[in-house]
Amino acid sequence: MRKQIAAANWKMNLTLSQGEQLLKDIQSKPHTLGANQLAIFAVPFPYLPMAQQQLAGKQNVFIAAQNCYSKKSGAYTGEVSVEMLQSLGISYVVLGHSERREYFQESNQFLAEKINICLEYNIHPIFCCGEPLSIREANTQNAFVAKQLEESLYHLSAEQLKQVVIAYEPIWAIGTGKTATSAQAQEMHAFIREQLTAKYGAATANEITILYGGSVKAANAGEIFGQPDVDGGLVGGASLIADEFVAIINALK
Ligand code: G2H
Repeated sequence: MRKQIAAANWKMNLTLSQGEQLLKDIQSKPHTLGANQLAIFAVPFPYLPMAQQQLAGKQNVFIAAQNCYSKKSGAYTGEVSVEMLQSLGISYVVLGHSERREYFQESNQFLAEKINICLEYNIHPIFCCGEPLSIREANTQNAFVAKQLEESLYHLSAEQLKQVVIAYEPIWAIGTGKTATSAQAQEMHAFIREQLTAKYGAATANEITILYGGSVKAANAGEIFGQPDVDGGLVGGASLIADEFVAIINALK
């Protein structure tokens, strides 16, 4: 069975002490993670060691970075390498979030390089894709997302692809309070899985975890996660509230 994942994306929020308190609060509230269920916390770079310390020894709980650079090391002031993340024991990295694509001009090709280096260091990329509102309104979202997948992922072998988590995040639903309907989410997730099936075969495609992201909250997580091709969520705003995120973990199937 595919892994089901509740991934918190804190983005550029919280102070160190607020982040620490949030992790304590989450742990103090009743939640269970089954054998195929993971909770992942994508925290700002400076909080990675704190989060690791807070969650040390927790079964099926992982810490993620929100970005990394595409080069191994060198004169890239301000950047963070995958080797650095690996040396901290980090095992997941969010890549290609629409905010990085929009504000930092990250292209599909650049993301392919980042994916390659993550896999070289045995770090799982959480690869984000998704269309802006104009593309959705023109009803060309399938072609748009297919191109993102093709240009960033299709150079990978099936074994490499299995290390990747895909997160579909329609940009028009991010932080806007406007969620895609569960039917819209299912439709795109099924399309993504079809594309992966065409390229890699059904056995591989059925192993890939595909998360939905965009205004997921406790109130809608159950219905969205209940869709057959939705394997959990990448959660921004609601992951900053302990009760909300715990309920989202508990909504995993
Ligand atoms: C989408 C999501 C998390 P939010 O960016 O990646 O954020 O849940 O606030 O829409």
